[in-house]
Amino acid sequence: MEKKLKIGIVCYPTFGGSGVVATELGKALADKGHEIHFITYSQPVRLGSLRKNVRYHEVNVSDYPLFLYPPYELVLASKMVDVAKHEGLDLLHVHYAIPHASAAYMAKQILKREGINLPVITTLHGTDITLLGRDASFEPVISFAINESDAVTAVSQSLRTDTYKLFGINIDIEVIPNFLNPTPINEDVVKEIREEYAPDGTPMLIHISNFRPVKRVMDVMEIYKRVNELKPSILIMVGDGPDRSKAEQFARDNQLNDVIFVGNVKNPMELLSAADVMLLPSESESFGLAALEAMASGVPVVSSNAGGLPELNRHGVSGLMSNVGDVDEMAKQVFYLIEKEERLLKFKDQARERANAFSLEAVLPLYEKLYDKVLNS
Ligand code: GMT
Repeated sequence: MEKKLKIGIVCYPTFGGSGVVATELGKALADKGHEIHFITYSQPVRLGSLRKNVRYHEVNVSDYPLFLYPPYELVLASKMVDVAKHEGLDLLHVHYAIPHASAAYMAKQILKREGINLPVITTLHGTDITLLGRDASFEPVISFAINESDAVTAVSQSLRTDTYKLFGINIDIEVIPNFLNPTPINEDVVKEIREEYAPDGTPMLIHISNFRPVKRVMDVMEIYKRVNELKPSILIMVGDGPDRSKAEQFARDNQLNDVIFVGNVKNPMELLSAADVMLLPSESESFGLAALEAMASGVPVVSSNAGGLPELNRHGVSGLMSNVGDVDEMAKQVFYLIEKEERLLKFKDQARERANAFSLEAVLPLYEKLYDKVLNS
Protein backbone atom coordinates (compact mmCIF):
# COMPACT_ATOMS: atom_id res chain seq x y z
CA MET A 1 0.00 0.00 0.00
CA GLU A 2 1.60 3.25 -1.20
CA LYS A 3 -0.83 5.90 0.09
CA LYS A 4 -0.34 6.89 3.72
CA LEU A 5 -3.65 6.76 5.58
CA LYS A 6 -5.17 8.42 8.62
CA ILE A 7 -6.66 5.58 10.61
CA GLY A 8 -8.78 5.69 13.76
CA ILE A 9 -8.34 2.62 16.00
CA VAL A 10 -10.90 1.85 18.69
CA CYS A 11 -10.23 -0.90 21.22
CA TYR A 12 -10.42 -1.90 24.86
CA PRO A 13 -7.26 -0.37 26.31
CA THR A 14 -6.88 -3.05 29.02
CA PHE A 15 -4.67 -6.14 29.39
CA GLY A 16 -6.80 -8.34 27.10
CA GLY A 17 -5.42 -9.71 23.86
CA SER A 18 -7.74 -7.62 21.69
CA GLY A 19 -6.31 -4.40 23.11
CA VAL A 20 -2.79 -5.74 22.68
CA VAL A 21 -3.37 -6.70 19.05
CA ALA A 22 -5.10 -3.39 18.23
CA THR A 23 -2.30 -1.41 19.87
CA GLU A 24 0.48 -3.37 18.18
CA LEU A 25 -1.33 -3.03 14.85
CA GLY A 26 -1.54 0.74 15.33
CA LYS A 27 2.13 0.98 16.30
CA ALA A 28 3.22 -1.10 13.30
CA LEU A 29 1.08 0.96 10.90
CA ALA A 30 2.53 4.17 12.40
CA ASP A 31 6.05 2.80 11.83
CA LYS A 32 5.10 2.36 8.16
CA GLY A 33 4.14 6.03 7.93
CA HIS A 34 0.37 5.90 8.47
CA GLU A 35 -1.12 8.37 10.96
CA ILE A 36 -2.83 6.50 13.78
CA HIS A 37 -5.47 7.92 16.11
CA PHE A 38 -6.31 5.71 19.11
CA ILE A 39 -9.78 6.47 20.49
CA THR A 40 -10.23 4.79 23.89
CA TYR A 41 -11.29 5.53 27.47
CA SER A 42 -7.72 5.27 28.75
CA GLN A 43 -4.30 4.96 27.19
CA PRO A 44 -3.80 1.40 25.88
CA VAL A 45 -1.43 -0.53 28.20
CA ARG A 46 0.88 -1.66 25.40
CA LEU A 47 1.16 1.78 23.78
CA GLY A 48 4.17 2.82 25.84
CA SER A 49 5.41 6.35 25.36
CA LEU A 50 3.78 8.16 22.48
CA ARG A 51 5.67 7.82 19.23
CA LYS A 52 5.84 9.33 15.76
CA ASN A 53 2.54 9.24 13.82
CA VAL A 54 0.53 8.21 16.87
CA ARG A 55 -2.12 10.32 18.61
CA TYR A 56 -4.37 9.39 21.47
CA HIS A 57 -7.93 10.70 22.03
CA GLU A 58 -9.50 9.95 25.39
CA VAL A 59 -13.23 9.26 25.68
CA ASN A 60 -14.47 10.87 28.91
CA VAL A 61 -17.98 10.10 30.12
CA SER A 62 -19.35 12.72 32.51
CA ASP A 63 -21.12 11.22 35.49
CA TYR A 64 -24.44 13.15 35.54
CA PRO A 65 -26.74 12.16 38.43
CA LEU A 66 -29.45 11.71 35.79
CA PHE A 67 -27.81 8.57 34.44
CA LEU A 68 -28.11 5.26 36.21
CA TYR A 69 -25.75 3.90 33.53
CA PRO A 70 -23.37 6.43 31.91
CA PRO A 71 -23.96 6.28 28.12
CA TYR A 72 -20.39 5.43 27.08
CA GLU A 73 -21.39 4.35 23.58
CA LEU A 74 -22.88 7.75 22.76
CA VAL A 75 -19.85 9.66 24.00
CA LEU A 76 -17.63 7.28 22.04
CA ALA A 77 -19.69 7.90 18.87
CA SER A 78 -19.40 11.67 19.37
CA LYS A 79 -15.63 11.36 19.84
CA MET A 80 -15.39 9.27 16.65
CA VAL A 81 -17.25 12.01 14.75
CA ASP A 82 -15.03 14.71 16.22
CA VAL A 83 -11.76 12.90 15.43
CA ALA A 84 -12.91 11.82 11.95
CA LYS A 85 -13.88 15.40 11.05
CA HIS A 86 -11.02 17.32 12.55
CA GLU A 87 -8.21 14.88 11.85
CA GLY A 88 -9.59 13.88 8.44
CA LEU A 89 -9.66 10.12 9.06
CA ASP A 90 -9.70 7.87 5.99
CA LEU A 91 -11.17 4.95 7.91
CA LEU A 92 -12.08 3.64 11.33
CA HIS A 93 -10.89 0.20 12.48
CA VAL A 94 -12.85 -0.97 15.53
CA HIS A 95 -11.97 -3.99 17.64
CA TYR A 96 -15.00 -5.76 19.15
CA ALA A 97 -18.56 -5.57 17.88
CA ILE A 98 -20.03 -3.96 20.98
CA PRO A 99 -19.97 -1.24 21.78
CA HIS A 100 -17.33 -0.26 19.24
CA ALA A 101 -18.92 -1.36 15.95
CA SER A 102 -22.36 -0.12 17.01
CA ALA A 103 -20.94 3.26 18.08
CA ALA A 104 -19.05 3.41 14.77
CA TYR A 105 -22.32 2.86 12.89
CA MET A 106 -23.84 5.86 14.64
CA ALA A 107 -20.75 8.00 13.96
CA LYS A 108 -20.84 6.96 10.30
CA GLN A 109 -24.49 8.02 9.94
CA ILE A 110 -23.84 11.40 11.60
CA LEU A 111 -20.89 12.04 9.29
CA LYS A 112 -22.90 10.96 6.24
CA ARG A 113 -25.36 13.82 6.93
CA GLU A 114 -22.41 16.18 6.68
CA GLY A 115 -21.28 14.64 3.39
CA ILE A 116 -18.38 12.70 4.90
CA ASN A 117 -17.90 9.00 4.14
CA LEU A 118 -16.15 7.08 6.91
CA PRO A 119 -15.58 3.38 6.12
CA VAL A 120 -15.70 1.14 9.20
CA ILE A 121 -13.76 -2.10 9.58
CA THR A 122 -14.74 -4.37 12.46
CA THR A 123 -12.43 -7.01 13.88
CA LEU A 124 -14.09 -9.71 15.99
CA HIS A 125 -12.00 -11.06 18.83
CA GLY A 126 -14.09 -13.63 20.59
CA THR A 127 -15.98 -12.96 23.76
CA ASP A 128 -18.39 -10.58 21.97
CA ILE A 129 -19.34 -13.56 19.80
CA THR A 130 -18.80 -16.69 21.87
CA LEU A 131 -20.22 -15.34 25.16
CA LEU A 132 -22.47 -12.40 24.30
CA GLY A 133 -23.74 -14.06 21.13
CA ARG A 134 -25.72 -16.45 23.29
CA ASP A 135 -27.37 -13.54 25.11
CA ALA A 136 -30.60 -12.42 23.46
CA SER A 137 -30.27 -8.93 24.93
CA PHE A 138 -27.24 -8.21 22.74
CA GLU A 139 -27.84 -10.32 19.63
CA PRO A 140 -29.81 -7.85 17.44
CA VAL A 141 -27.30 -5.04 18.01
CA ILE A 142 -24.28 -7.29 17.39
CA SER A 143 -25.77 -8.72 14.17
CA PHE A 144 -26.70 -5.25 12.94
CA ALA A 145 -23.32 -3.69 13.76
CA ILE A 146 -21.47 -6.52 12.02
CA ASN A 147 -23.67 -6.40 8.92
CA GLU A 148 -23.39 -2.62 8.64
CA SER A 149 -19.57 -2.65 8.73
CA ASP A 150 -17.77 -2.01 5.45
CA ALA A 151 -15.53 -5.03 6.16
CA VAL A 152 -15.33 -7.58 8.95
CA THR A 153 -12.44 -9.74 10.08
CA ALA A 154 -12.22 -12.55 12.64
CA VAL A 155 -9.03 -13.67 14.34
CA SER A 156 -9.54 -17.37 13.55
CA GLN A 157 -11.52 -19.68 11.31
CA SER A 158 -13.25 -21.01 14.41
CA LEU A 159 -14.48 -17.55 15.39
CA ARG A 160 -15.68 -16.93 11.83
CA THR A 161 -17.70 -20.18 11.92
CA ASP A 162 -19.15 -19.34 15.36
CA THR A 163 -20.16 -15.87 14.18
CA TYR A 164 -22.09 -17.26 11.21
CA LYS A 165 -23.68 -19.86 13.50
CA LEU A 166 -24.77 -17.48 16.26
CA PHE A 167 -25.78 -14.35 14.33
CA GLY A 168 -27.75 -13.49 11.23
CA ILE A 169 -24.72 -12.45 9.20
CA ASN A 170 -24.98 -11.52 5.52
CA ILE A 171 -21.53 -10.03 5.03
CA ASP A 172 -18.27 -11.79 4.20
CA ILE A 173 -15.97 -12.30 7.19
CA GLU A 174 -12.29 -12.50 6.37
CA VAL A 175 -9.96 -14.40 8.70
CA ILE A 176 -6.89 -12.39 9.64
CA PRO A 177 -5.06 -14.11 12.49
CA ASN A 178 -3.45 -12.30 15.37
CA PHE A 179 0.23 -11.57 15.16
CA LEU A 180 3.17 -10.72 17.34
CA ASN A 181 5.45 -7.75 17.03
CA PRO A 182 8.54 -8.91 18.91
CA THR A 183 9.97 -6.53 21.48
CA PRO A 184 13.64 -6.72 22.46
CA ILE A 185 14.18 -8.98 25.48
CA ASN A 186 16.50 -7.96 28.32
CA GLU A 187 18.41 -11.21 28.88
CA ASP A 188 19.71 -10.00 32.27
CA VAL A 189 16.13 -9.64 33.49
CA VAL A 190 15.32 -13.14 32.18
CA LYS A 191 18.32 -14.52 34.12
CA GLU A 192 17.26 -12.69 37.27
CA ILE A 193 13.71 -14.06 37.02
CA ARG A 194 15.05 -17.56 36.57
CA GLU A 195 17.42 -17.19 39.54
CA GLU A 196 14.70 -15.73 41.74
CA TYR A 197 11.84 -18.08 40.95
CA ALA A 198 13.30 -21.28 39.55
CA PRO A 199 16.95 -21.74 40.49
CA ASP A 200 18.88 -24.99 39.89
CA GLY A 201 16.96 -25.84 36.72
CA THR A 202 13.59 -26.34 38.47
CA PRO A 203 10.95 -26.42 35.70
CA MET A 204 8.98 -23.19 35.54
CA LEU A 205 5.36 -23.40 34.39
CA ILE A 206 3.40 -20.26 33.57
CA HIS A 207 -0.22 -19.22 33.07
CA ILE A 208 -1.35 -15.80 31.82
CA SER A 209 -4.96 -14.66 31.71
CA ASN A 210 -7.66 -12.38 33.10
CA PHE A 211 -8.69 -15.15 35.55
CA ARG A 212 -12.25 -15.17 34.23
CA PRO A 213 -14.20 -18.48 34.46
CA VAL A 214 -13.62 -19.08 30.72
CA LYS A 215 -9.88 -19.47 31.45
CA ARG A 216 -10.45 -22.38 33.90
CA VAL A 217 -7.69 -21.29 36.30
CA MET A 218 -8.75 -24.05 38.71
CA ASP A 219 -7.76 -26.53 36.00
CA VAL A 220 -4.36 -24.81 35.92
CA MET A 221 -4.06 -25.44 39.67
CA GLU A 222 -5.15 -29.09 39.35
CA ILE A 223 -2.68 -29.68 36.53
CA TYR A 224 0.14 -28.10 38.51
CA LYS A 225 -0.71 -30.15 41.63
CA ARG A 226 -0.37 -33.38 39.65
CA VAL A 227 2.82 -32.30 37.84
CA ASN A 228 4.45 -31.13 41.06
CA GLU A 229 3.94 -34.60 42.57
CA LEU A 230 5.80 -36.14 39.64
CA LYS A 231 8.50 -33.49 39.37
CA PRO A 232 8.83 -30.51 41.75
CA SER A 233 8.28 -27.36 39.73
CA ILE A 234 7.29 -23.71 40.01
CA LEU A 235 4.08 -22.14 38.72
CA ILE A 236 3.92 -18.44 37.90
CA MET A 237 0.36 -17.10 37.67
CA VAL A 238 0.24 -13.83 35.71
CA GLY A 239 -2.85 -11.60 35.61
CA ASP A 240 -5.79 -10.83 37.81
CA GLY A 241 -9.53 -11.36 37.81
CA PRO A 242 -12.53 -12.98 39.47
CA ASP A 243 -11.06 -16.47 40.03
CA ARG A 244 -7.71 -15.37 41.45
CA SER A 245 -8.67 -15.68 45.14
CA LYS A 246 -10.14 -19.15 44.59
CA ALA A 247 -6.86 -20.25 43.00
CA GLU A 248 -4.83 -18.68 45.82
CA GLN A 249 -6.97 -20.48 48.39
CA PHE A 250 -6.45 -23.77 46.55
CA ALA A 251 -2.68 -23.27 46.65
CA ARG A 252 -2.80 -22.58 50.42
CA ASP A 253 -5.13 -25.53 51.14
CA ASN A 254 -2.89 -27.90 49.22
CA GLN A 255 0.41 -26.51 50.52
CA LEU A 256 1.46 -25.62 47.00
CA ASN A 257 4.13 -23.23 48.18
CA ASP A 258 5.77 -22.77 44.80
CA VAL A 259 2.83 -21.09 43.10
CA ILE A 260 3.53 -17.39 42.71
CA PHE A 261 0.75 -14.96 41.83
CA VAL A 262 2.41 -11.91 40.30
CA GLY A 263 -0.72 -9.97 39.22
CA ASN A 264 -1.01 -7.97 36.01
CA VAL A 265 2.22 -7.41 34.11
CA LYS A 266 2.36 -4.77 31.35
CA ASN A 267 4.82 -6.67 29.20
CA PRO A 268 5.15 -10.35 30.10
CA MET A 269 7.81 -11.20 27.48
CA GLU A 270 10.72 -11.47 29.96
CA LEU A 271 8.69 -13.65 32.32
CA LEU A 272 7.71 -15.82 29.38
CA SER A 273 11.28 -16.12 28.17
CA ALA A 274 12.23 -17.49 31.58
CA ALA A 275 9.46 -20.13 31.53
CA ASP A 276 9.43 -23.75 30.33
CA VAL A 277 5.77 -24.61 29.69
CA MET A 278 2.64 -22.46 29.29
CA LEU A 279 -0.72 -23.76 30.57
CA LEU A 280 -3.88 -22.61 28.80
CA PRO A 281 -6.78 -25.00 29.53
CA SER A 282 -9.51 -22.50 28.46
CA GLU A 283 -13.15 -23.39 28.00
CA SER A 284 -13.17 -21.29 24.85
CA GLU A 285 -10.49 -19.24 23.14
CA SER A 286 -11.04 -17.59 19.78
CA PHE A 287 -7.30 -17.33 19.17
CA GLY A 288 -5.15 -17.46 22.33
CA LEU A 289 -2.74 -14.54 22.04
CA ALA A 290 -1.08 -15.50 25.34
CA ALA A 291 -0.22 -18.87 23.79
CA LEU A 292 1.32 -17.14 20.77
CA GLU A 293 3.38 -14.89 23.04
CA ALA A 294 4.59 -17.98 24.88
CA MET A 295 5.49 -19.82 21.68
CA ALA A 296 7.38 -16.81 20.33
CA SER A 297 9.39 -16.84 23.57
CA GLY A 298 10.27 -20.50 23.00
CA VAL A 299 7.72 -21.86 25.46
CA PRO A 300 5.66 -24.87 24.37
CA VAL A 301 1.96 -24.70 25.22
CA VAL A 302 -0.19 -27.32 26.93
CA SER A 303 -3.69 -26.19 26.10
CA SER A 304 -7.24 -27.31 25.58
CA ASN A 305 -8.36 -27.86 22.01
CA ALA A 306 -11.16 -25.29 22.28
CA GLY A 307 -12.07 -22.67 19.64
CA GLY A 308 -9.16 -21.36 17.61
CA LEU A 309 -6.41 -23.00 19.69
CA PRO A 310 -5.85 -25.89 17.23
CA GLU A 311 -5.22 -23.29 14.49
CA LEU A 312 -2.33 -21.96 16.56
CA ASN A 313 -0.96 -24.72 18.76
CA ARG A 314 0.25 -27.70 16.72
CA HIS A 315 -0.20 -30.88 18.78
CA GLY A 316 3.17 -32.63 19.15
CA VAL A 317 5.02 -29.68 17.61
CA SER A 318 4.54 -26.36 19.44
CA GLY A 319 2.93 -28.07 22.43
CA LEU A 320 0.19 -30.55 23.25
CA MET A 321 -3.62 -30.37 23.46
CA SER A 322 -6.45 -32.17 25.27
CA ASN A 323 -10.19 -31.87 25.64
CA VAL A 324 -11.46 -29.10 27.91
CA GLY A 325 -11.35 -30.23 31.56
CA ASP A 326 -9.09 -33.24 31.06
CA VAL A 327 -6.60 -32.17 33.74
CA ASP A 328 -5.13 -35.69 34.12
CA GLU A 329 -4.15 -35.76 30.46
CA MET A 330 -2.81 -32.20 30.54
CA ALA A 331 -0.71 -33.01 33.63
CA LYS A 332 0.73 -36.04 31.81
CA GLN A 333 1.52 -33.83 28.84
CA VAL A 334 3.33 -31.24 30.96
CA PHE A 335 5.34 -34.00 32.64
CA TYR A 336 6.16 -35.47 29.23
CA LEU A 337 7.60 -32.10 28.17
CA ILE A 338 9.67 -31.42 31.29
CA GLU A 339 10.75 -35.03 31.91
CA LYS A 340 13.67 -34.94 29.50
CA GLU A 341 15.73 -31.85 28.83
CA GLU A 342 16.44 -32.83 25.26
CA ARG A 343 12.73 -33.22 24.51
CA LEU A 344 11.88 -29.89 26.13
CA LEU A 345 14.55 -28.12 24.08
CA LYS A 346 13.17 -29.64 20.88
CA PHE A 347 9.64 -28.46 21.71
CA LYS A 348 10.97 -25.01 22.61
CA ASP A 349 12.59 -24.68 19.16
CA GLN A 350 9.47 -25.96 17.44
CA ALA A 351 7.25 -23.53 19.39
CA ARG A 352 9.44 -20.62 18.31
CA GLU A 353 9.31 -21.78 14.70
CA ARG A 354 5.51 -22.19 14.75
CA ALA A 355 5.14 -18.63 16.10
CA ASN A 356 6.92 -17.33 12.98
CA ALA A 357 3.78 -18.09 10.96
CA PHE A 358 2.11 -15.28 12.97
CA SER A 359 4.76 -12.63 12.50
CA LEU A 360 4.01 -8.99 11.92
CA GLU A 361 5.54 -9.28 8.42
CA ALA A 362 3.07 -12.03 7.53
CA VAL A 363 -0.07 -10.40 8.95
CA LEU A 364 0.29 -6.62 8.56
CA PRO A 365 0.00 -6.71 4.72
CA LEU A 366 -3.34 -8.53 5.08
CA TYR A 367 -4.79 -5.57 6.99
CA GLU A 368 -3.25 -3.05 4.57
CA LYS A 369 -4.72 -4.96 1.62
CA LEU A 370 -8.13 -4.92 3.29
CA TYR A 371 -7.92 -1.16 3.92
CA ASP A 372 -7.05 -0.70 0.26
CA LYS A 373 -9.99 -2.83 -0.86
CA VAL A 374 -12.47 -0.97 1.36
CA LEU A 375 -11.23 2.45 0.27
CA ASN A 376 -11.39 1.52 -3.42
CA SER A 377 -14.75 -0.17 -3.39
O1 GMT B 1 -9.58 -13.83 26.64
C1 GMT B 1 -10.22 -12.88 27.08
O2 GMT B 1 -11.14 -13.02 27.90
C2 GMT B 1 -9.87 -11.49 26.62
C3 GMT B 1 -10.26 -11.26 25.19
C4 GMT B 1 -9.88 -9.84 24.82
O3 GMT B 1 -10.71 -8.98 24.85
O4 GMT B 1 -8.73 -9.61 24.51
O5 GMT B 1 -9.56 -12.18 24.36
C5 GMT B 1 -10.12 -12.51 23.10
O6 GMT B 1 -9.38 -11.83 22.07
C6 GMT B 1 -7.99 -12.20 22.00
C7 GMT B 1 -7.33 -11.37 20.90
O7 GMT B 1 -7.87 -11.62 19.65
C8 GMT B 1 -7.87 -13.70 21.72
O8 GMT B 1 -6.50 -14.06 21.66
C9 GMT B 1 -8.58 -14.50 22.83
O9 GMT B 1 -8.54 -15.86 22.48
C10 GMT B 1 -10.02 -14.03 22.95
N1 GMT B 1 -10.62 -14.66 24.13
C11 GMT B 1 -11.59 -15.56 24.06
O10 GMT B 1 -12.03 -15.97 23.01
C12 GMT B 1 -12.08 -16.11 25.36
